[in-house]
Amino acid sequence: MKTTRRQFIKITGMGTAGAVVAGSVLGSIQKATASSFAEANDDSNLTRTPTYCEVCFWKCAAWVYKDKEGNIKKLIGNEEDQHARGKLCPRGTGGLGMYNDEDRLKKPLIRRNRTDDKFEEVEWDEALDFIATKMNSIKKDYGKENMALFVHGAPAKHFEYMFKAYGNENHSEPAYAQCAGPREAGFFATFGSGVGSPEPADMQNSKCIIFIGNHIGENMHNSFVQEVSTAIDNGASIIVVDPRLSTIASKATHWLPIKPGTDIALLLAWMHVLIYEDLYDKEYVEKYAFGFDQLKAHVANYTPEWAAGITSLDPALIRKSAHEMAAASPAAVIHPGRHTTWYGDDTQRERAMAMINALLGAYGRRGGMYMGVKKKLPKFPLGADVKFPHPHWSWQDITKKKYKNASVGITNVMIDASLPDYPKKHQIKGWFIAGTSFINTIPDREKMFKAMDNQDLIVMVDTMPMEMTGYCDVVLPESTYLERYDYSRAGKNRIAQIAFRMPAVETKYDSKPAWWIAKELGTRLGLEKFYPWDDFKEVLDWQFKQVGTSIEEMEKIGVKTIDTGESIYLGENEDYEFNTNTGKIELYSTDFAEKGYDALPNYTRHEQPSPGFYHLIYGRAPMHTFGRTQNNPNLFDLMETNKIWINPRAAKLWGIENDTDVWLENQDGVISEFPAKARLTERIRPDSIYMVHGFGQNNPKLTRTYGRGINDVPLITNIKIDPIMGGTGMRNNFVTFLLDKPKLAKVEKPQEKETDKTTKEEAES
Ligand SMILES: Nc1nc2c(c(=O)[nH]1)N[C@H]1C(S)=C(S)[C@@H](COP(=O)(O)OP(=O)(O)OC[C@H]3O[C@@H](n4cnc5c(=O)[nH]c(N)nc54)[C@H](O)[C@@H]3O)O[C@H]1N2
Ligand SMILES: Nc1nc2c(c(=O)[nH]1)N[C@H]1C(S)=C(S)[C@@H](COP(=O)(O)OP(=O)(O)OC[C@H]3O[C@@H](n4cnc5c(=O)[nH]c(N)nc54)[C@H](O)[C@@H]3O)O[C@H]1N2
Ligand code: SF4
Ligand SMILES: [Mo]
Repeated sequence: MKTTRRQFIKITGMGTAGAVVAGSVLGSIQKATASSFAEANDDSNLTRTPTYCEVCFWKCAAWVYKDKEGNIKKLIGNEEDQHARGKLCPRGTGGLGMYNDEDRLKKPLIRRNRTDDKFEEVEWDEALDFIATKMNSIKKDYGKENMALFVHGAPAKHFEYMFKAYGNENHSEPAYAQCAGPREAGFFATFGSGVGSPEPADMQNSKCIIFIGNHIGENMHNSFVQEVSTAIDNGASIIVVDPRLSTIASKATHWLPIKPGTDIALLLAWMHVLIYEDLYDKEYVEKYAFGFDQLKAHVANYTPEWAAGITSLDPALIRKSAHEMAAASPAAVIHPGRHTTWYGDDTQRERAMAMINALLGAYGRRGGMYMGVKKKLPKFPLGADVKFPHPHWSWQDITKKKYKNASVGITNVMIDASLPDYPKKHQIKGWFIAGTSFINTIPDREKMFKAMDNQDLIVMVDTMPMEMTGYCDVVLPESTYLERYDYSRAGKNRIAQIAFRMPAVETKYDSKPAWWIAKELGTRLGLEKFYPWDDFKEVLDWQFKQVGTSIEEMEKIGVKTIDTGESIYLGENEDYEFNTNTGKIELYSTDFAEKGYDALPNYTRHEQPSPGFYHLIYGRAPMHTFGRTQNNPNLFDLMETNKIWINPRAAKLWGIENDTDVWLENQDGVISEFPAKARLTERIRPDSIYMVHGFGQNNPKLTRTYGRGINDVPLITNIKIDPIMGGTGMRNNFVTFLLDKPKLAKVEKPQEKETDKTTKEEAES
C-alpha cells in the first residue's frame, strides 16, 4: 500500500490494560450460574431498565438488571419482544463489554495539522467548533452539498437529521451497498416491495426453508435462529446451498455444496424443474404473476444436467430438492439472505430467488413470506416556518444515471466522488462517519486512500479506537447504547411493536450520545430552529404520546405492541395489487427491460482461481459482530482470533497442518498483515478457503484484538459492481498461502510514533 499524506496515527486517550482482563462479566455470570443457579437468577434485589441491543442490527429488546450500587448484573431478552422472545444471543449477553471496554474512546481528539501526525485531547466545545469551522469553509469553497455522511446503526438517524437540516442529503450506509442492497433491488423488481429487516420469511410456520449461502446459526440473528429451530422441531425440511458445510448445512435435509459463484445456474434449473414438471402453484401464478410464458421459454434448456456441469452438483439432487420445496409449497420459502454483495450479478441472483418464491406461491402465504406491519412514530413538530432546505444536488444526481435501481446512497459511489479528479461541482471534500468502521467495511483500499487524501475534513463518531479513527481530523467518543437515549425501534414485523432504549448506567469518560453531538454541532451551524427541545427524552415522550403510550409506561414495559388490524397474509381469493408496473408479481421485469437490464436472470461465468489459488470466502461467527466486538472483553474471551478453513486435500499439497501459521496473498499481490492458524476441515470445498470477517485489526490501541488473525478486507481488491444497484461484489478474490513470515513491503503499518500527550502520560504513570 502506498504511503499517503493521511498517515495512520496513534490515538490518544486510551487505557493500557493488558490483553487479558480479569473478571470478565460474562465469565463471572457463567461461573455464578454454575455454582448457584438459583442465586444468580434471584432478581429480587435488582432493578431493571429497558433497552434494545446495539451489538448487531437485529435490535433485540432487552432488560438491563442492576444492583443497588448501579452495577449492571445481567442483560436479558424482553419476553414481549418478537426479536428477542425473552433471549439474547451470546453477543447481546456480552453487550456489557461495550460499556466496560477500557480501550474505549474517552475524549474528543483533534489532529490540527495534517502533516503533523499528532492527536490532541480537547474539550467538546473546541472539537465541535473546529468541525463547524471546517464545514463552513467546505460550504464556502464548494457547497454544503459537497460532504458525505457515512453511517450505520443507531447514530445514523441523529446525523441524517442534522445533515438534512444543513441541506445535505448525501447519506449512505454499508448496510446497503456492502450488504443487503441486491436483495432489496431483486425482490422489489419482482414483488414491488423490498425485504427489510427482519426478513419476512415465515420460517416458524414453514415446511421447507431454502438457504442460499445465508449461514444462519453462525449469522446469529436472534429470532431468526429461534424460528429455524422451531421449524426443524416441527419437521420442516431444510435445503442449504453453500460451498461450505455451514452450521445450518449440517442440520439440513439436503446440502448442495455448490461451486462458488454459480448459484444463478442452480436457480434457473430449479425453475426449469418447477415449470416443466408442473410443480409450481398454477392458480397463484395465474392470479398474481406477469410474464410466466416468457419465463417458461427462458428456462427451457436450463435442465439440472445443464446446471450440474456448472455448479458441480449432482443433477438428481437438484431435481430432488426442487421436488421437496414444491411438495411443501405454499409453506415453502427461499430466504432472501442478507449479505448479498457477492459476484456483481447479485441483484439478478436475488431476482431468481424471488421468482422461485413466486412459483411456489409463497409471497403472502403462511409458511412462505408474510407481509410485515408497523406503527410509524410521527416526527416531532417544528415551527410552521421551519422547512428543510432543498439541496442543490444529492447522491441521486451522481448515482441514478449509472445504477438506476439504487434506492439509497451508495457508499462506494460517494467514495468515487471523493477522488480529486471527480468533477468539482459534485466532488466530495469532507467525510462525516458515525457507527461504521469504514476502512474495514468498504473494499478497495487503494481508492479509499486516494479519496481520503482529497478530504479537507474527516470526522468519526465511534465508541472505540478503530483503525479508521487513525486517519481522521476529529474523533468524537460516543457513549455506548447502555448509556443513552436513541430513536425507538419501530420497524415492520408480524405485529407492530415499539422498542424503547434509555440510559441504564452513568456515562463513562467524556463520551456523549449521538443526539447530543448532532444537536450541538447543528446549533453551531445555525440550525437551532430544527432543535426545539433540550433533551432527546422530550422527543421520545412526544412520539410515544401520539401512539397511546408515554415515557413512564415505556420505562416499565420496554416494548409496546400496537394492533394495526392488518393481516400479514393474502386472504383466500384476495385481489391484490402489487407495486410494480403491471400491478402483478413480475416474473418478467418490465422495469428492468425498460432500463436495459436483463428482464429475466441469466447465468454468467465468474472468474476462476489460477492454479495454487483458492476462492476467498468469508462469513460470521456466532460470538462476534463484524469488526465491532473483537476487542469486547466478554466476547474476546469466547473467540480470540479467526482461523483459515482449508480442505485437507488442499492443505496436503502445501504441507499445511492443523494450527500451522499461514499468511494469505491475493491475486493482486496483497499480503495479509498478520498470520492466522490453519483449520483443516472437510467442511470446505478443496477449491475454497474460509475465514470469519472482522479480525486482523491493526490499531495497537485495541489492546486485546490487535494483530490477531487475518483481515479479509485488504485482500478484497477485485470488486465487481452490480450494474443495477451499485453494490460491491466482493467474492471474486482468490488467495494463496505463504508459510514463512513475508516481507510486508506492500502492507501499510501503523506508525509507532510516541508523540501524543496521553502516551507520554501513560509512560509516566
Ligand atoms: N454472529 C453474527 N451474526 C450476524 C452478523 C455478524 O456480524 N455476526 N451480521 C449480520 C449481518 S448485517 C448480515 S448481512 C448477515 C450476513 O450473513 P448472511 O446473510 O448469512 O451472509 P452470506 O454471505 O449469505 O453467508 C455466508 C455464507 O455464504 C457462503 N458462500 C460463500 N460463497 C458462496 C457462493 O458462491 N454461493 C453460496 N450459495 N454460498 C456461498 C459461505 O460459505 C458462508 O457460509 O449476518 C448477520 N448476522
Ligand atoms: N470484507 C468484508 N466486508 C464487509 C463484510 C464482510 O463480511 N466482509 N460485511 C458487510 C456487511 S454485511 C455489513 S452490514 C457491513 C457492516 O459494516 P460496519 O457497520 O462498518 O461494521 P462494524 O465493523 O461493526 O463497524 C461498526 C463501527 O461502529 C462502532 N460502534 C459500535 N457501536 C457504536 C455506537 O453505539 N455508536 C457509534 N458511534 N459507533 C459505534 C464500532 O466501534 C465500529 O467502528 O460490512 C460489510 N463489509
Ligand atoms: S441478535 Fe444478538 S447481538 Fe443482535 S441485537 Fe439481538 S441479542 Fe443483540
Ligand atoms: Mo450486513
